[in-house]
Amino acid sequence: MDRFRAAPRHDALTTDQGVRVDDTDNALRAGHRGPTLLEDFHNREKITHFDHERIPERVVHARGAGAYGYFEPYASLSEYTCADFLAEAGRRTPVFVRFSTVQGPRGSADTVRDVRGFATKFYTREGNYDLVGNNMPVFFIQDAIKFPDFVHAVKMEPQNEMPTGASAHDTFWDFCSLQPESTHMLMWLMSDRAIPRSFRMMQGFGVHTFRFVTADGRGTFVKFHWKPALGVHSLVWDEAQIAAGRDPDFNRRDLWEAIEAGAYPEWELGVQLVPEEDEFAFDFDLLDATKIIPEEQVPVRPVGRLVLDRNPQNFFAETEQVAFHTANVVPGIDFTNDPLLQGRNFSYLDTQLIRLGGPNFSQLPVNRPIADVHHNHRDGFGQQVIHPGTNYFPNSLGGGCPAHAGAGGGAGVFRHYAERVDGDKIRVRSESFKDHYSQAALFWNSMADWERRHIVEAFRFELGKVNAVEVRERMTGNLAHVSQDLAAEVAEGLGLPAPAPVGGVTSAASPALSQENLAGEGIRTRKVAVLAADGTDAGQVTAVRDRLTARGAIVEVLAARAGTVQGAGGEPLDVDRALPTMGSVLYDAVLVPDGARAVSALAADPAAVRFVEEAYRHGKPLAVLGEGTRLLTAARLPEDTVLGESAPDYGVFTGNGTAPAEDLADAFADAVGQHRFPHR
Ligand code: HDD
Repeated sequence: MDRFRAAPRHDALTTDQGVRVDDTDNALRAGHRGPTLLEDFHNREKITHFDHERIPERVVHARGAGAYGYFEPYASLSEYTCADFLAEAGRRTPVFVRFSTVQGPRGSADTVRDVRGFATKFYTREGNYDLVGNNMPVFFIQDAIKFPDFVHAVKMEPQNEMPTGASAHDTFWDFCSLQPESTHMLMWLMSDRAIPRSFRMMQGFGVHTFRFVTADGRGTFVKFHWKPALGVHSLVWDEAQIAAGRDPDFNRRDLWEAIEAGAYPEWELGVQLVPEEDEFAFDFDLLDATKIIPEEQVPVRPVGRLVLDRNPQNFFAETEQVAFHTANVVPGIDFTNDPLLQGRNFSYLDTQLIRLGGPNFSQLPVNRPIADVHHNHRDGFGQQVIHPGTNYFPNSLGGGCPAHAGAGGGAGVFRHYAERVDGDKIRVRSESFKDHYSQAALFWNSMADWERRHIVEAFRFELGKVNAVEVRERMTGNLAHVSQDLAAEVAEGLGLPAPAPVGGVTSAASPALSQENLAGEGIRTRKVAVLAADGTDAGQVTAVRDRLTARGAIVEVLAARAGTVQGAGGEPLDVDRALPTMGSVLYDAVLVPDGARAVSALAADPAAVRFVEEAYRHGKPLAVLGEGTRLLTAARLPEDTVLGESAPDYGVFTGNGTAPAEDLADAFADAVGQHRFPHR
C-alpha cells in the first residue's frame, strides 16, 4: 500500500489542482474590513471538501477499530482445501482486521453490552478472502430476511434515538421474546462475553458452517474459530458502565497501545471439520446459525496463527473505508445453504455501494487485492483506473483479453462446489431448525457459578429497563425452557412470579464454553496501578514493579498530581498518571505500597479510597504493603476477606513489612494472571 500513502515532506501547501498556496488562514477580501470574495478558489475548495468529509456510517457495526498483521498456517491443509493461503506451513498472508460493536453509532462507547464484530480480510495471492465473524459463535436469527427486523428492534428506538449502544430497551426485548430462535444468542449476550476486557482477549467465530473444497472438488464442512493467546477475559458489568464514561475508547485504545508497544495481539485459528457424509449426524442442523457444534463432539483443530503488528495511519482511509463481504471467498472455501449466510452474501456488497459511494470501492487502498485484477467492469463514481482497449467479452480486437482463467483446469481458479440442489419453491423454515432451547440450556449448564450469577444479573438489568410488563413476562416465560432456576431468578429480580416449569430441558453441558476454562496464562500487558503520595516506600515500588514488568505487565504510578512524589527516604518517584484523570476501571490490579505519611494522604483522598473500593468490588487483585492496609479500612472493605488469613483466596495480598516485597509480588502477579476473583 506504500504507493498510496501520502508522504508529507516539507512540501508547500497546494490546492487540489496542485497550485501553490501562500495563505490558508485569511480569506480573500475586498479591503481590510471588507466582504469575502467568491473569487477565492482556495477558500471555496477547502470548505467544500470539508463539507463532504463524512460518509454514511455502517448501518450496523459502525464503531470499530482495526489493525494490520499477518496470518500463517502451522501445516498444509491441502488435504481439505485447495486455498493457497492454507497450503504451506509458515506462508504469510497479510491481513487487516476490524473489531466492532454492533448497536451503537460511530461515536458510542466501547464497553457497552453488545456482540463484538471480528472481521478479517486476508490479502491472499488468489484474491481477497473475508472471514466476517463475531466474538460469539451463534446469531440471533436463522434467516437473513429477519435481519432488518432484528436490527430495527435492537437499534435506538425511532422516536427518540435512545438508547445509544445498548440493547436494554423495549423494542429489542419485544422482538426477541417473540422470536425464540434468538434465545441461544441471548444467553451469550447476557454473559460476560458481551463485555470483553480487550479485543485482544476475546474469541472470534465464523459462525456459519462453511465448506472447504479440494482441487478435485471434494467438500468438507468447516467452522472457524479464533482463540486469543492472552486468554478470554471480560469486564464486570458495573466496571464496563463506569469505563464507558472514564474512557469511551477503552477497547480501541487498548488495541492501539498494545500494537504501538510491540505487544502484538495474537490468535490461533482453529477449524472444526465435518465430512460431507456426516451432514445429518447431529441433533441440530449444520445450516442453522443459532447452533454450535459442541467441541466435545467435534474438536477444534489448531491450524495457524494471526498476529496484528501494525496500526493504521489514517482511521478514515483504512478502518472506515475497509469493506468486508462474506462472499469474498477464494478457491478452496465455499458456502453452504445456511439461509443467514445466503442473505449476507447479498447484503454486504449492496451496503458498500451506498456507504462507499459507488461500485469502485474495491480500488480503495485498504480494499485492493494483492492479486492482479483484470475485468471488463468500467466507469462509475471514483474510477481510479485508466482502462485502455476493449471492454467486453468475447472480443478479438483486444486480443481476447482478459481471457477465461484456467480453461484447461488450472489451479487457483474459483470453482463453485458442485452441490446437488433439488426442491420446491417454498417459504418455510426447515423442521430441523425448530429446536430453539437445547443449546441455550447447554450454554447455561456449562457456566461456572459466577458466570451464571452474571447472566441472571444481566437479564435483570436489561429486562428491568423494559417498560412493557408483558414483554418482561413473555421473556421470562421463554427462559423457563432454558432453565427453571434462571427463569425464576430473573423473574424474582423483576418482581414477577416465577414462570410455570416446562419439561424437556436438557442437562447436557460443554466445558469448552465456560470462560473459567479459557483463561490462558501469564500477565502480559495487564495494567497495574500503584497508588502513591509523598512518603511512599519507593524501594518497594521498584521491587514490585521490576517483578511485574519482567513478566510483561505494565505498571503505572498514580498520585494526586503529575510530576514526582517524594519517596519515604526523600528520593523522587516518578508519577505516570494523575489520579483524577484515571479510574480503577482502567486497570487490572492495584498495589498500595507502605509509607505512613503516604497512606494517610491517600486515605484522606476520596479518589484514592474509591479507587481501592471499586477495584475490590470488581474482583481485581490487590497488593497492600505495611501501612497500606489502612487504605483498605478507609474503603470499608470487609475485613475477613481483605485482612484475614484467607485473604489471598480472595485475591488480596497484604505484607506486614517483614517478608520481602518480592515474595508478595510473585503471589500478586500470579493473581493478576487469574484475572478476577468473582466469588468475592
Ligand atoms: Fe453483518 C457488517 C458480522 C449477519 C449485514 N457484520 C458486519 C460486520 C461484522 C458482521 C463483523 C462489520 C464488518 C466491518 O468491520 O466492516 N453479520 C456478522 C455476523 C453475522 C451477521 C457474524 C451472522 C452470523 N449481517 C448479518 C446479516 C446481514 C448482515 C444476516 C444482512 C442480511 N453486516 C451486514 C451489513 C454490514 C454488516 C449491513 C454493515 C456494514 C457492512 O456490512 O459493511 O451489510
